[in-house]
Amino acid sequence: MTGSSRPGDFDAVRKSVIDLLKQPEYDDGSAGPVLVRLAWHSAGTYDAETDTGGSNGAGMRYESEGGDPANAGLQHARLFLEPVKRQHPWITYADLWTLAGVTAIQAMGGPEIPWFPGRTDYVDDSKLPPRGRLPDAAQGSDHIRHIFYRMGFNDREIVALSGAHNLGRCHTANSGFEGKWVNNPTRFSNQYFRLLISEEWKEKTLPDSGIVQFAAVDPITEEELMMLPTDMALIHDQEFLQWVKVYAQDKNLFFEDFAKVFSKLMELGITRDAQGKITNSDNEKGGYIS
Ligand code: CCH
Repeated sequence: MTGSSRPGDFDAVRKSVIDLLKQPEYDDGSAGPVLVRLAWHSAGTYDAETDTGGSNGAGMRYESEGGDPANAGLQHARLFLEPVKRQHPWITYADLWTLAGVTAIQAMGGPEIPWFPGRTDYVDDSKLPPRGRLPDAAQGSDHIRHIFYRMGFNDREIVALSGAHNLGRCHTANSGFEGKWVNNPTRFSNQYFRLLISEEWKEKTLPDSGIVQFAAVDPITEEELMMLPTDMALIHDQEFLQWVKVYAQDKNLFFEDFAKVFSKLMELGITRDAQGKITNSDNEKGGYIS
């Protein structure tokens, strides 16, 4: 592992994150996908109307948010990052989780995502997000819109963000769903969109739990791949479908859109001055030590 760093040296933190990505004993051999999910769930609680939730504060360290069943499995991601926090103790958890997400995406072949520091680990109890703000994979397009419009995203942005399901897998123990979306789940690409429209996805009921997901056999590897009901909603809804088709055909546009929208996700609930300094009132109570 690389050495310690001076406060504010985010490149040193990025290097430490890259060093820990390879995890031969874990899932598909990489910590990358679960780090991306940690970054997304840390931010995806945001509600624009009440200006609550979001990545600032790293509230998932505490039971009320960390113990939300929607966050099951993310303890692995937080544990992977503990040695990085020990090595660079000046960085806040809120910055570390979001920086680890964007670093992992790029290291897995994805786009460079603009990322800005300065989040605090101060949690204002009155601003803690209630449970139930993250999406429920068993639902359809109305639910997806309800969740993502609440954060301030439009249909094109929703589809672009969903392209993160190129990465990683579902685990029975975490969500009840099982399997991966693409045959190379540690390589960022637009394969998820291509498979959504090219394969014939058949409903599949998991025998032990009765949970319903969708299955198809990968034409190249002959492995079984999966889609969640919410993934299928992207091809059953005409507004979403047009963007699925665009991203399936144009990887560069997908990468460009994904970089913008993931960056926006990481910034939800954060206000900055012209110099980029966070101006949220709670930030007085503890940003990184410079
Ligand atoms: Fe997701 N996602 N996600 N997802 N997700 C799961 C896994 C990952 C939904 C449900 C699930 C986004 C949107 C949605 C990742 C990134 C993003 C799992 C399996 C479920 C269920 C969890 C398990 O069992 O471990 C639903 C529903 C939505 C929207 O409607 C968005 C947006 C992003 C990021 C931009 C990543 C990465 C994973 C893989 C995690 C891993 O551990 O491999």
